[in-house]
Formats: sequence, structure tokens, C-alpha cells
Amino acid sequence: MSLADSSRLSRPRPRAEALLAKLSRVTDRALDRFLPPATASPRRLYEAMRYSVFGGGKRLRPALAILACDALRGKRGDVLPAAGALEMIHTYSLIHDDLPAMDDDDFRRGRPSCHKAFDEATAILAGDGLLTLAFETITTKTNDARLSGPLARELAIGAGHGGMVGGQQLDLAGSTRTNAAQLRAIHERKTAALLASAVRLGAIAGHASGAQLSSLTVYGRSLGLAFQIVDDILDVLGTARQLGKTPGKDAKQGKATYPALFGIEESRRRAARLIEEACKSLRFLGPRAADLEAVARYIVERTS
Ligand code: GRG
Repeated sequence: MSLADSSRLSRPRPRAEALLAKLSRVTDRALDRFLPPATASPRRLYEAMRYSVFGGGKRLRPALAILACDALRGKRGDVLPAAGALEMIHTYSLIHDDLPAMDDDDFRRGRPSCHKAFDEATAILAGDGLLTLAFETITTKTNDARLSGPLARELAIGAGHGGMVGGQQLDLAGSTRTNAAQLRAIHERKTAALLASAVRLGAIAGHASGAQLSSLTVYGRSLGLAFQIVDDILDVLGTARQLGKTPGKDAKQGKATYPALFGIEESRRRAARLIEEACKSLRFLGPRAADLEAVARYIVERTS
């Protein structure tokens, strides 16, 4: 079955798509201010960082941070540095993930991956540059300086050994013998941790209460796991054009995935259930939940 045959995946989500397009422009303007110009020295490093950051991408993590902050009536000046930092960290992880020593992919976001457009050493440094610039940005550009410590801490936890980096290590060791509980743990760390941190960063910037932060954490974690399940499905059903990277790699590499363990339909049901859980946890926001809910529903409908 092709992706286009699947009505549930191909149905457009105009509200979320319009919202993501608008927030993508907001994020890109901020990123352009935060990244050194491509003409600065060392030019090759900044060209590579900018090549990867501005090479497409849905800007989902910044959007989640901005929307969580907006929902709590927080200030954009307190969330935009964190939103930019999230995209820097995400982009660094993609650059390093594409390296021959990791997932070894020549394409990313529809064009040559960083090490192909530049070289391996530059790609490693571009990733390192983005990872560290993320924390510089949060700690020097957040309007309310009292927030920068908690924001930096949150990002370090989501992106680091207990989150994304640890998840990547578990993923490297994964195989077709990985069971459902192990797979969930890999996905929770490799992908859901940074997505949950995106929501939590927005909540922190919006001065969330403890209870609000807990509810938004449930939203972020459920949405994050659903996102990776859909990513697994898209790796089976998607085309290189839709995905902007090489499809079918999980099966070729003998990786544990939701479709491999449960089949496509059950994987879809699991993703849909997680999105319902995510949306339920937004009830405390009343009508202010609408945008976060639209983005959550878009996660299971997306085709790229
Ligand atoms: C430290 C050497 C070193 C490597 C780190 C941590 C890491 C490598 C990789 C992270 C693992 C990873 C790439 C997880 C996949 C997450 C995922 C589904 C990414 C795709 O996200 P989208 O669809 O991408 O939001 P766009 O391009 O739209 O931004």
C-alpha cells in the first residue's frame, strides 16, 4: 500500500498546517538573528550550520514551545530563544544522525545531508556548533533573565544522556529482538523527550504552575511517542520525495519499529490513542487548547 492510498495519513489538516507555516516564519526570523552570518569566520562552519538549519523542516519543536507559551499567555520574548535553541539541537541531531558512523544517509530535508554538501569533519563541527549555540542563545537572549537557568536545564535534560542522546545509543543497540517495552523506551528517549521538552520549555517561559506543567508534560510525552510511531510508519509507506530522506531504511537495517512489531494498522491505532491522551490532558486550557490540539491531531495525519 502506498502512502497516497492511506486516507488517514493523506487527509490534509489545514488549520495545523497554516499554524505551522506561520510559526515557521516566526522561528526562521529568530534563527536568522541567533546564528552568526555565513560570511563570518570560520566561513565554512557557519555556512554548514546555516545550510542545515535553513534546509527545510517543519519547525515542529519551536511551534510546540511557542504554542504552549501562548496558551498560558506568556511573552514571545521569553520563548523565542528557547524555540530557536530547540531547532538548533534538533538540527544538530539530524546532522550527526546522517553521518556514516550513525544512520549513514546522504539525504536530509530533500537535499544532500551536511556531510555530503560539506565534509564529515565540518558536519561534526556544525553539529557541535549548533548544540552549544543553543545554550548560548537561551542564556543570553531570553528577555526575563530569571527564566534562562530553568530553560537551559530543561533543554539539557531533554536533549542529553537521559533523553535524546541516550535514546540514540539504545537505538544503535536495538534489533529485531527488541520487545515492545524496550522499543517504547527507545522512542520515548530518542524522540519524545525532546518533543516533551519543547512543550515544557513553552510552559516554563509562560510561567506555568506545577499542575499546568504536569498536564502539558503528559501532552508532550504522548504526542512525542505518537510522532515517532508515525515516523516508523512513514519509513515504510513514504516516498523519498515526501520524506526528504531515504525511506525503508529501518527494515533494511533490521531495526525494531512499531510496524515491524505490530503491523501498520495497529501502529496507527496506537498513535491515535496517544493523541487522544495528549488532547485530554489539555482540558484545563479550555478554548486556549485549540492550537495545541490541532497540532497534535496533525501529527497522525502528516505525510512528511
Ligand atoms: C552525539 C554523535 C552524536 C549524535 C547524536 C542524538 C542523535 C545523534 C540523533 C537523534 C536521533 C534522531 C535523529 C531521532 C529521530 C527523530 C526524528 C523523527 C526526526 C525527524 O524529525 P522531523 O520530522 O524533521 O520533525 P524535520 O526535518 O521536519 O525538522
